[in-house]
Amino acid sequence: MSINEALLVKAEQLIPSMIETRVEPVRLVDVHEDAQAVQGWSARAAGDAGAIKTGAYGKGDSFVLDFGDHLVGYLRMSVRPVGSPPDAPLRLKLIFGETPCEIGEPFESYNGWLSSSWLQEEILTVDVLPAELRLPRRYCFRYVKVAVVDTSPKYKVSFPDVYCIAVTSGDPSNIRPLPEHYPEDIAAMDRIGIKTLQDCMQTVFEDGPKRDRRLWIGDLRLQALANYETFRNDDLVKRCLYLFGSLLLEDGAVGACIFEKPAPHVDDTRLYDYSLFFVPTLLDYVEATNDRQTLEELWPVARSQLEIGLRRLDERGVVRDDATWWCFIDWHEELNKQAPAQAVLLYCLKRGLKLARKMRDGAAEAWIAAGIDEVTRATLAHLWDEERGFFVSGERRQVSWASQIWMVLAEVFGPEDNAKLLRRLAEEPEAVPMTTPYMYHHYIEALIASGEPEVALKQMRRYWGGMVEDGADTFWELYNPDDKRMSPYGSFLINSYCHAWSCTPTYFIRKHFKDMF
Ligand code: RAM
Repeated sequence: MSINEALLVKAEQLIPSMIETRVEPVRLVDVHEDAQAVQGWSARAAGDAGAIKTGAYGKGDSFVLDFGDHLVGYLRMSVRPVGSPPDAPLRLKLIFGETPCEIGEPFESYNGWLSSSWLQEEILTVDVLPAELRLPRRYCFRYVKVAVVDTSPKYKVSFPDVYCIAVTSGDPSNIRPLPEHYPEDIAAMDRIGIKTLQDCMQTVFEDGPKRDRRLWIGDLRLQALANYETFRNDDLVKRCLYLFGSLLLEDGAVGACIFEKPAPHVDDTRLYDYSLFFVPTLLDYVEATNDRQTLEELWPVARSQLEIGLRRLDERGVVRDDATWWCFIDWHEELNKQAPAQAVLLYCLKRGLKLARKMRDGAAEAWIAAGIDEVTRATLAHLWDEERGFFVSGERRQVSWASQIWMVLAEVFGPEDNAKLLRRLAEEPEAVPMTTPYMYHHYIEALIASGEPEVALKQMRRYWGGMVEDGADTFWELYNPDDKRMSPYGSFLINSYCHAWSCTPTYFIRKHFKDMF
């Protein structure tokens, strides 16, 4: 790991101040199994939240509070004894859920491969009552289950005051209201996309405030695009760029993600595509802000991502596909990453060329342009299968949605051929499908780039509209309309239900679809 202190100081000077809002629960709910509900559980109204102020709860009692919307913040509660003087500690168990399934499904049933410590629960033992409880950990929830594990036979408790201090660095007063004539479903997708982004905007752009609560560059790139159309907290993008730019892996590659605490440091996860995404993220930032100084300071980091990316080419000019690398692209076990990685490299080289021109870095311009030629030629010679009419990936010449979409975005062909390619793809049942909203984002981008905005709009409505119909308060990390309990982690309990890379409907609506309603 290598640290550039001067750049890191800049990042730390940009730590945002947080906006705090007090939010009260709106009702009590009863969470029950529901075969029709997306994750198998729903919540139905079970009375006024005020009931907990005067009720008396003893051993084995519980209730579920509904805060009415997704929140990220700190729970505070006051607890009062009812009955005789408390002669034993109070023990409470709290369970937090972004969705009803986390409240309904017992966490003990979880056996996925990500740590179970992400599941949000807490045991509190309170010796002295009455008490003002301030939970130190930040939680991410709409629902909170409060279960009284024990009081004593002589006393019970009531809860005169329970609320959340919600936190974000996204200031909604910066957002222009949508024109009133926009259709309702579009307004809903815009609102939910904004809420998703807002709840992920903390002291960095987090991927998911429940999990992994950290800065990933693949997520940052999409959040930044949505931010330029909404919150305009451009300094937060700048902070994140300086964090990635100052905390590099040993060979100068940008790491896949950054931890802020106890002191900023880069994770040892290396993703081929994610390192390269530093380049377009910087270009988008510079185009949105005209911040020349940041461009000058971070250009060397961007440039070296392209150099490192090009080093993976084999003698034919094709990205080497072996067991030693990890390239993200999408969560799909069977997906071969070679062709999409090749396309990401080309996409980033083209954006790097724009940066080199802005920097008047003639030497870089020359080798980047040569790289674009080489990669394009090799792509057409080795990854394009004329007979099948698709780009193929890996030794087994796999056809996938990811490969075609990224090749469209890399503009190997012009818009018309790209539109035809995407139409053929939609008719090809054998192609390895997409699984994440992250990949769907790129599908929508690819449709727009190949002159098919109506199809893009239709697909956005189908996919994110499906989440809205399935009750999303914020957009989800994973959503497969054909397998709604899908999780790459072994259980949908650990999925994040407010996820950065899913926030982009607001970007599409405000930037690309604005003249279509
Ligand atoms: C998961 C998260 C994150 C993503 C990485 C690659 O851990 O969903 O958002 O960027 O994968």
